[in-house]
Amino acid sequence: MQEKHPGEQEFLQAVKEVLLSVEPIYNTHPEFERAKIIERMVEPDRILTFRVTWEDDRGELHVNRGYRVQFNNAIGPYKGGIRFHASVNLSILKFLGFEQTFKNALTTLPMGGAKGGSDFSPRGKSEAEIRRFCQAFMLELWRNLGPDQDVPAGDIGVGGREVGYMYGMYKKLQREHTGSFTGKGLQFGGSLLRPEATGFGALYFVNQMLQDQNMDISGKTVAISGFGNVAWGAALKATQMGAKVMTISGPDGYVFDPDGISGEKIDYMLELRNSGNDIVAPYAEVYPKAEFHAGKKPWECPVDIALTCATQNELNEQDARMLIDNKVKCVAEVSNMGCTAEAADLFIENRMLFAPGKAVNAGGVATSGLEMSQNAMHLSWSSDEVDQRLHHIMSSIHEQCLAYGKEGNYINYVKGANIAGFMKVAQAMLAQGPL
Ligand code: 2IT
Repeated sequence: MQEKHPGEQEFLQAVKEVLLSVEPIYNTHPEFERAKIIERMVEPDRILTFRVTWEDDRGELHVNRGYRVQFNNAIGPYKGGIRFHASVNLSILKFLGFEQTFKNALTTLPMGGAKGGSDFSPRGKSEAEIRRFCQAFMLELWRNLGPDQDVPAGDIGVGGREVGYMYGMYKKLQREHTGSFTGKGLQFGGSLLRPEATGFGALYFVNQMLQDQNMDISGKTVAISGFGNVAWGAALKATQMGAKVMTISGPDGYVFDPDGISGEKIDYMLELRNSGNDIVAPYAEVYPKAEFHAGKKPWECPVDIALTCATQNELNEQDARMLIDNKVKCVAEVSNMGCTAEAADLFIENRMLFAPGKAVNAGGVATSGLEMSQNAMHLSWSSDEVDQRLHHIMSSIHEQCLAYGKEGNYINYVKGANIAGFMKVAQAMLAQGPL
């Protein structure tokens, strides 16, 4: 693995976690071994990289690199988000595409795994610059997309606005108004509840984890990291369920609000995000009772529930130790691979209630799948209908984790999610022959 993917730390980390989980079951299936399922699964179907040239507001040209990793389409068309962030590289997109494959399998819907993006940083860019970048990016990628081929969506740095610009360009070039993107605006084929879905789904999942241990989410304190779309949806649903959200965070530090982050403060998160500055410090100026801790992460706060909602590897071993010492009751990755391998191992060794991103945050892509269904049928469902389906999907994912993750009284959600996702993809690959 290491030699074939040199230096790709995040990708190797994601693969190692899955392989360790599935090893025992893999060994009881010689037909998987004969079909070289693992070797095929860790190699993306194809990787597209391309130059993106765009012009800033002063007329200066810039060159960024665009990517699409079409990882695996054994169970459905390629599906997964697009990330615009300065940190984007092939290792990160391969890890995300790999994770997406198993996550999408868990959703019960027919979607393969993919991920794309660019090292373009939206930070401090004007609206017009963002638009020109999105259009330039699509000018290259459009040929590889289609409702039954590859269907992108948003991720870090890509929200409704960016999807609108990319989809507009796609439609112009393809001359078809088909559902080749999800996370679209409600006026042109988007699904109700898609913006909320990742956070809402995560809280439905966390609620089930707690209920399974005879705990109630109401009255619990919650630490949330990040302040983007995922953190927003999580804060909204946690508050609705009667929990108290104590923190949000950005690259500049975290905010602790002793009164809880609810109501208009959650709306204010959107304003902060829309400023394009990628900082949370202004929250403490608008709400003076809140404390801003520069350069720190929210995991030092004593809370009942910790939710990573920002990015990969944002909670490390030391953070995990602090949370355990502070008697955290439940930790859930809402960001993809939010915890380092050491942090995740520590939670599992300590028999903590801990669940991985590919289960917890699958409500986002699941609702993208529901958007695809609505587009294919040329109709739109009410938000109640979408919410009911999302509920159903999240409990089905929880059940799949239980089916494969029970270790005596302990539920190893990492193992459960990895095996359940793997088995579905492996069986689909086996059935379709050695391609
Ligand atoms: O990580 C993810 O699951 C997403 N960014 C959403 C992908 C999607 O296609 O909705």
